[in-house]
Parts: sequence; structure tokens; C-alpha cells
Amino acid sequence: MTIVITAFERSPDGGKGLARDTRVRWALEEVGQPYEVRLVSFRAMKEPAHLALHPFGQIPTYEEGDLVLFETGAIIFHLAERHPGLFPGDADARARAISWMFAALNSVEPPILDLSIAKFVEGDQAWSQARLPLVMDRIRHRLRSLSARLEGSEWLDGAFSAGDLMMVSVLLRLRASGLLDEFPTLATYVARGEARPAYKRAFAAQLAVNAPGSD
Ligand SMILES: N[C@@H](CCC(=O)N[C@@H](CS)C(=O)NCC(=O)O)C(=O)O
Repeated sequence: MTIVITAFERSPDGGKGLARDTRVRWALEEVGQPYEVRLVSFRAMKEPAHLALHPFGQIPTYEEGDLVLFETGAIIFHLAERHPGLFPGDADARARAISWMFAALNSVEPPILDLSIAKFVEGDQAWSQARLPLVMDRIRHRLRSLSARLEGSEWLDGAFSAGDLMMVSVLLRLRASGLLDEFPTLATYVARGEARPAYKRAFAAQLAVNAPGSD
């Protein structure tokens, strides 16, 4: 059955791989599932046809026959359950990998998103600059704990899992801020994720769509 995901017709990041279709592409590459991509414009994302797939009018979505999913957590969970490669065989280790997926999405990604909002949405407000150090410190707080846990290990819990895929994807959004470089253990961890052949294929696929001049 053909898997179809949606992605930005033109990602605002110009091909840096930060739009969330990249993490779904990465998961598909890790489990060796071919997929097709339907590109959507910002306008089309808010129209009924896309809203039927994604109630919040966002990307990515995932279609596999009659199954339609949204939310990258749910999509990657689904792929990890159905195909070998992203969840460990041992039931307890699998449960821990799921904990890390939730940790990435619920504990680490929110303060990182706050920084994007502070810079790109609230950046022109008079109070924005004053708030920035607080936002950055909330991220550092999480990174400190994560770095301490990861110290001396390649991945979060034994072998690479969907937990690492999600955590690396979330941390990648920090690169431009310089915050990642304050935590060498995390910078190396992210680089280890980016070095995976599956990540490289996913990155290249989104770049082919989004690189400047790739019309
Ligand atoms: N929690 C959602 C977030 C989805 C999301 O924020 N998608 C962004 C692209 S990375 C989007 O569609 N932004 C455009 C919009 O919200 O209008 C997930 O993990 O799938």
C-alpha cells in the first residue's frame, strides 16, 4: 500500500530540514518503507481537503490506504510498531523508547518552540528582547538534564530508537541559536543522528524540494 505524506510546497527554512516532514521521512527511511510526498501550499493547508486530514491545518500528514494520521509522534509511533528498526524487541526497552519520544515532544520541544515564537512572532514587541534570556534559560535547564543523562552513551537507551529519532529532530531546531554548542555531549549526539544514512536520505529528499532555486 502506498504511503503518502504531506510537506510544505516551500518550507520557510529554505531546506534546513527543520519542517516536521523531515522526521517522518527519516523514520520511513529507517524502516525501509517507500513513500510519496504531496506538497501543499500554506493556503491549501487551511482548506477543507487538507483539514479533513489534519484538524489544525498543518503538515505533515500520513496516509496509508484508509488510515490517515497527523501528529509526528503518532505517525512515528505507528511506523515503529509496524516495522522493525525503531523500537527494541524487548517490551521494557520499547516502553522506555516511548518515554523518550514523549520526553522529546512534551518536555524538550515546548521550550524550543517558545524560542522560535519569541524570535519570529513576538520579535517586534517592545518586551521581546527582555524575555529572551528567560526563554533561553528554560531551554538550558532541559539541555543540562538531557546532557547529564546522555553522558558516555551513544543513544538515550541502548540501541538507536524512535526516541532518539524524535529527540535529535527536536534538538536540531536549536542549531542556529548556538545553544546546542554549549552542551558538547548533545552537539555530538545530534551529529551522530545526522550521520545516519537514513537521516541523510531524508534530508536530501526535503532539500530537493526546498533548496533555493529548486523549482
Ligand atoms: N505537533 C505537530 C506540529 C505540526 C506543525 O507545527 N507543523 C508545522 C510545520 S513543521 C506547520 O504545519 N505549520 C504551519 C501552520 O501551523 O500553519 C506535529 O508534531 O506534527
